[in-house]
Amino acid sequence: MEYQISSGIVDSYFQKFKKILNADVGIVGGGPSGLLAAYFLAKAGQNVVLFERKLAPGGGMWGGAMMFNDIIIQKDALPILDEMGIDHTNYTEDLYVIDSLQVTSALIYRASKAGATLMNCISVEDVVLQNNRVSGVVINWAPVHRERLHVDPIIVVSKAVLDATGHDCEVARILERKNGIKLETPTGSVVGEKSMSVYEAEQATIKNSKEIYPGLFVSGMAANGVNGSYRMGPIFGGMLLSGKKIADTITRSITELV
Ligand code: 48F
Repeated sequence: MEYQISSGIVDSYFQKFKKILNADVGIVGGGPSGLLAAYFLAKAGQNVVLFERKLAPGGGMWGGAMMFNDIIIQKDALPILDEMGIDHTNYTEDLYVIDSLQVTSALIYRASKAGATLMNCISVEDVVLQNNRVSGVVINWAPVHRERLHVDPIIVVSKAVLDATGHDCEVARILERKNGIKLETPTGSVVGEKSMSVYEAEQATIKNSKEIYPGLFVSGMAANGVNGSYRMGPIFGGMLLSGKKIADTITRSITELV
């Protein structure tokens, strides 16, 4: 029994790991936009892997607003909530309140059930850059980074990479810093996020969700961060719609590659 417990876990984990070493899409960050992108990409039949450095994916959604565990969603995002089976309560004509724990756990569950491979406790520390195209990610155990251990990483190749790392836009910053390349942003670099302006930020998140370098796409707060747009706080419609839009964009782009 003891042996079977261990060998079952090891066999299953390495089968899962092997499947994503050559993925269609590598998503960095398990916040709402990354999880939604994972769900829609998996639904579209892509071999998609999402890397999250924390124990639990979910990013900034678990904590609601200042740890009040409810969040706000706009009417536009209701079809996504309904598809995921998430409860919502109408608050004003356009705004709905949802339980942050229910929505976060539902997004994780639905992404996984749709066929996305979710890998937690793993940090992306670099990208693969071949012929001026981002072609994968370089990963290591998150505790290796935390302990500053000198351990070489593992490489995962993919046709597309999504930076869904939130406010820090980590992948875009790494690509720019290490390679001195020009990004598809207003300045050609990571512009950095502006202060709070909810309406503008929500519109911008969706518009900014796009390919910013061949093979590298951005969503959620990373999309606003790289493009110099505003933050929006505990309203999440833009995040969900951003995840859906970028999944469609990536699927189209991958199809054109073939
Ligand atoms: O920040 P986060 O929730 O991303 P998002 O999808 O959503 C933003 C909102 O939560 C909120 C907001 C909305 O109103 O403003 O902030 O843009 O999740 C980003 C996730 O990426 C992980 C990080 O731990 C978090 O869970 N992450 C960041 N860098 C890396 C990473 C990395 N290098 N490797 C792996 N995971």
